[in-house]
Amino acid sequence: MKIVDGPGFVPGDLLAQINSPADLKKLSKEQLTQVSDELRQFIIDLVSVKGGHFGASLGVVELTVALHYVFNTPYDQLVWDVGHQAYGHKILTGRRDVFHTNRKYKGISGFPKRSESEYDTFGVGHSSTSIGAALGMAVASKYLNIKDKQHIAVIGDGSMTAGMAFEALNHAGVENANLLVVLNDNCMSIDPNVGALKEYLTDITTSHTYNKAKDKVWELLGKISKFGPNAQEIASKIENAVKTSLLKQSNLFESLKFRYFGPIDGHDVQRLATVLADMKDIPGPKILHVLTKKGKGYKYAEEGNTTLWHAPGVFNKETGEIIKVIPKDPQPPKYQDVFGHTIVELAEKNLKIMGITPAMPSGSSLNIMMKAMPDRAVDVGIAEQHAVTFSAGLATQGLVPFCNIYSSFMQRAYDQVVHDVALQKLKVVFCLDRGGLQEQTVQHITAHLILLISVAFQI
Ligand SMILES: Cc1ncc(C[n+]2csc(CCOP(=O)(O)OP(=O)(O)O)c2C)c(N)n1
Repeated sequence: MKIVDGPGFVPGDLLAQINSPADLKKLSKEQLTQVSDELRQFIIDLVSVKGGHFGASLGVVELTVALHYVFNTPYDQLVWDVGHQAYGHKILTGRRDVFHTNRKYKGISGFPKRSESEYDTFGVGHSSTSIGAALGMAVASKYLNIKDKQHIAVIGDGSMTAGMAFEALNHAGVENANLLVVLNDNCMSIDPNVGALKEYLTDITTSHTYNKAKDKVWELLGKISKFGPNAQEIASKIENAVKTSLLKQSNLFESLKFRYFGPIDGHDVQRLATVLADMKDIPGPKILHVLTKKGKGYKYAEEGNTTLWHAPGVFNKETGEIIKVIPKDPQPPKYQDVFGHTIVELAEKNLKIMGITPAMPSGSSLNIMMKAMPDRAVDVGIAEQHAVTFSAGLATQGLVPFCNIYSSFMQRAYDQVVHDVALQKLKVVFCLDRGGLQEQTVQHITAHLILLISVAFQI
């Protein structure tokens, strides 16, 4: 990759020496805390001036450091979900000095990209693909009789709400391939996460009895495991018995034949490194539930509106003031704002109107209706396909769903638009936003054509 001259962003002493994960591995476990602090500061320095995604990358700083410290990347396959949280990963994997070109023309991509680096094992942007992709890699290794390769998917609690993630979990449970899923649980999607899974994860996290007993069991198991393979087997049996009796709910993942570990503090980098190293030797599908805070380590993001700090644009890092770019000429109102206010206006007149968003209440401004009419506007999670079919179901009962989906994410739900809505001539109003002129223009145009056809069918 061509190194572009840095514009004066100075990394800390340890970070300055890390040009690849091999350099990170030279450090002691104790030094990982300092590296994490320096990495976090570097991200703050850069994003405050250059813009980009912010809160998610800050939240996984320690996890990123621990993963690259413990695993043998890029031989071991590390797959990020969505990829908006992979800034630390990019900086540690040889892109520190070009990171100021992030998301710029001819610069590096804001998301992992296979053609950009061998460390970017899978191209991302749309959510909930990591488990399926990492499972594919793990099954390939099994088939090719490669035994020493690790396959790790890092997925957020928001992305875990999608059907694709569940489809992959369901499949993984019977493959017995070497797969580690790291569930990065910060209770947030872009907006607060929603759904029963979120409540379930909170239950696990807050169960004091479970957590206290679990820590004791882990401590004991660590000691037993050192006595060889037989002892490991006994340890595993004890662990399963204790976990099952302690918390029946933990069986959600275990009933899918994953071994569940956690929850653990995702900001304790040394403990993370120890746990990940221990988990390397456990065969088959396993899940590590890690608790993190979006925006961790930057006061204004931690204490302020987490949604706003997801991708704040440029800001003054000293005061936390987000700098609004005021265009010279007056601009037309944004589509999302027109939508947000209009749907409320229409819904006041027509009691059959309902609003649906898949995980974008702020981005679509459906949050205006969610506040004004909470029983008539719903966030269904990162689940575009479900959003469309759910809307179709509402329509069968005579309601009038307004289903708002970003144009790009609607690609996920073409089949549902055709099969569940159009062919049945159901009246669903699709409100598509963010269809701009970019690389995927052709796909967007196709999407809009399909929607036009669906509207035609309804007439
Ligand atoms: C299919 C799809 N729908 C919507 C989005 C928009 N989106 C980007 S990040 C995000 C939230 C992801 O939440 P989570 O996985 O918990 O990660 P966090 O940001 O909390 O780290 C959403 C909804 C997307 N990237 N892909």
